[in-house]
Order: sequence, then structure tokens, then C-alpha cells
Amino acid sequence: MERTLAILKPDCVRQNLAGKVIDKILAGGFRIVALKMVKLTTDTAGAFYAVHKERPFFNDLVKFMSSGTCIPLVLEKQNAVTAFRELIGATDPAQAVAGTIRREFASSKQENIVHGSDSPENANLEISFFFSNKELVENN
Ligand code: FUP
Repeated sequence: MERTLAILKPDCVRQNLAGKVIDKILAGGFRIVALKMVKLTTDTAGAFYAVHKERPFFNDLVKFMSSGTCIPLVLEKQNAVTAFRELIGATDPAQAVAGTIRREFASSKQENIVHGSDSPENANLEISFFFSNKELVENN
């Protein structure tokens, strides 16, 4: 079964929206394989988003992602990567389809509540960024 990495971002946790977002994830048919709370350092956040290093928004993004608690989750479903990106909606909440998590809860392109991997290859890299194999619960 395909897996993807989600991160509930600091804006989600600060606004006490984690429960509501997890409800939507479960209602969308995803199984949670792993979940933890982390406070990223600027170095760790920068490493996670290294692909965006040259982008103008990189420094602000790193500052935001290290500004509070994040909740990374490993999710499992058929076509999990694509299905999860459909559930969360476009990067810019104003462009996100009605009913998506970002459309419902996000306030800006930066503070957009949730991350979702963009390919199965990146999902595997991002899962191992946060979780060891023994933290993935196979039979829950
Ligand atoms: P997404 O795959 O939808 O999370 O979006 P991207 O990979 O393009 O961007 C990663 C993160 O960079 C976004 F979640 C938020 C941030 N970002 C900005 O802050 N400003 C932008 O214009 C684009 C992205």
C-alpha cells in the first residue's frame, strides 16, 4: 500500500486545529502508520525544504516551520500521494478547491496548515527524515 508524509504545520497546531485536520484525514480513508510531535530547528526545517533553498520565500518558510510544534504523520492508502494532495488542495488556499483542508483552514501560501509529499519517491525520503522503520506501525 502506498505511503505519504503529512506534516501538520505550526499554524495548525497553534490554532488547535490538529484534531479537526486528523478527522478529515481519517474520513478520507487514510490509515495512520506513524505520528509524533516535533519542534524543528531552523537547520532541520532548512534541510527538509532544501529543494526550495534558492526561492525568495525560503528564509520565511524556515522561520515559520521552526516557530512551533509540527506533527509529522505517515499515512497509508491506495495512491496515497495523489489522494492526499487532492485532500489538502493547492498551495495557495485561495486557489484550493472547496472542501479541501487548505481551503477550509489555511490563511496564506506560507501558513497553509499541512504538508503533503509530491511523489512516492519523495514520500519515502520524507518519511525517513522523521521516522525510523521501527516507528512505523504495520498492523494497526
Ligand atoms: P506544496 O507542495 O503545496 O506544499 O507547495 P510547494 O512545495 O510549492 O511549497 C512548499 C512550501 O513553501 C509551501 F507549503 C509554503 C511555502 N511557499 C511559500 O511560502 N510561498 C510560496 O509562494 C510558495 C510556497
